[in-house]
Amino acid sequence: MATNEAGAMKPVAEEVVGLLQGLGVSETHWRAGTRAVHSPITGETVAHVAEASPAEADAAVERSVAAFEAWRTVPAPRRGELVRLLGEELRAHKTELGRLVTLEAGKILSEGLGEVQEMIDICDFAVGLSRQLYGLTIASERPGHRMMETWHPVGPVAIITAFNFPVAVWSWNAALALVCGNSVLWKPSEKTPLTALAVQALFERAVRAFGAAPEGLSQLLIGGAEIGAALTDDARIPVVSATGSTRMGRIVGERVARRFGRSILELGGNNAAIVCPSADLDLALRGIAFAAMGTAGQRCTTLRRLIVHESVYDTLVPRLAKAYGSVGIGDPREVGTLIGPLIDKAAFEAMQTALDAARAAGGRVHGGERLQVGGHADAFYVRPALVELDEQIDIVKHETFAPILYVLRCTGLPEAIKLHNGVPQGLSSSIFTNDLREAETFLSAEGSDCGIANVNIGPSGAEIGGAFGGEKETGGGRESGSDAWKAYMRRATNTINYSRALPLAQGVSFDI
Ligand code: UN1
Repeated sequence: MATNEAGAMKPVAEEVVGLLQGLGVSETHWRAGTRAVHSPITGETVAHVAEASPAEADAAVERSVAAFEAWRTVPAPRRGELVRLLGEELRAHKTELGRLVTLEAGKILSEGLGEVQEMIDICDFAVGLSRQLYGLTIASERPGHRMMETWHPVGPVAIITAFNFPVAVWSWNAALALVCGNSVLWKPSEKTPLTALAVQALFERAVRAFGAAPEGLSQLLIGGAEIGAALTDDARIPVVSATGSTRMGRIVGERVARRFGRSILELGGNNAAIVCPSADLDLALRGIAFAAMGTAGQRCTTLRRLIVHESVYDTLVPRLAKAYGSVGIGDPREVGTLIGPLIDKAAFEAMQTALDAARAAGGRVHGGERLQVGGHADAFYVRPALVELDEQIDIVKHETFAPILYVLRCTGLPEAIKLHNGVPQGLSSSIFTNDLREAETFLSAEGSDCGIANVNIGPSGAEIGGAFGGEKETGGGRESGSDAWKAYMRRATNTINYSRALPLAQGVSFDI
């Protein structure tokens, strides 16, 4: 599919068009719009998408409210059937959609496919959930009374997503929101609207197979910051789930809070791993390599800081530097490539600025230089950078969305945990150790302060079954598994009196 008869790789733009057509995306959406879409593989323009106007966004919210009012009365297991059908579409089109993720976001094919698998997994999870959504029965202090807690649909949910997981993050939110009885409105990243269009087309196929879903149950709004602002400020939208930078999340969080809406924020990470004296260094090396270099350092869970005990530093770090020097960098469609391009020039420049700051502060930088791949002037490939530092300087406290791993030396676990927690973000973390005490201390109340803490695996690549998100500047939101569904529902506490008396709580008397 990807190669022509001579075995050469198809031109990127041609392949994008073929995939969009195969996935059933109407040409009106991507042929003649005003916003250009680029592939980071070559930097070329591959499509022009149409953007929603403010008036169109307003009408979409109106439709979303109407869709919600109908959908909330559909029994939850039946709602789950729609999500099951969406999962079936994703299974049937995994290869094409995964490939389109690769072409639009630049991640290697195995990660593009992995992203679609993550969507399938959350659909399965949500289908199971659709027969649960459990409330509680609570013991009442009054005779002849019963108390319970009921979970109800909450309303339209806005989903704002980032380029790096252009489709999976939508699915974590949408699959849960839909089984919970809500409608959804999706504003994808301006950098990755094509995969969003493809997912919307698959959703519409699932709706057709389902039969009677309300019109406008899931809508796509392509546009820039003004569309994000419109969704954020709209009181008809009770929940706004936003994934992206801390800068963006601070704006969204404040604006949603001003109107007493609820936000689910999944913002910057500054994830670290601690390597202890007892660590299995072969395993640690593999875990670190994937977490730090995978997805070209463009995951919110990417490993950005490595804290290594002095007794293993001189064994581990030179091996790591060697892996950095030899890792396959290039066209993400090619077998053997492990690191694809950065998303764009701005990402490359941010990386160079951070490396300059590290150098100026005495950091020893290995790698980080630009590489020419295929002679494309507008494509930004880099060798991942390893930066040895004597202390946790200012630049380390910022999330630079690029493959930079800062390496620090430590003398013991208390110092390592202090360094570990000494940044403003709190998404994901890990420890490599075979010492039970060290592992459990890291996971304890005085250990990692992150929303995700792992032992003997890196901080990235989480499964959908757990709640995903983090603390501090990461925003506090939780998406995906565990009881994250509760953020997409409203809770009602019910007290029912089945007696003939009317005792008041707390023994209060009020006899008329
Ligand atoms: C993100 O980078 O926005 O844990 C999400 C992981 C993936 C999700 C990353 N499952 O790395």
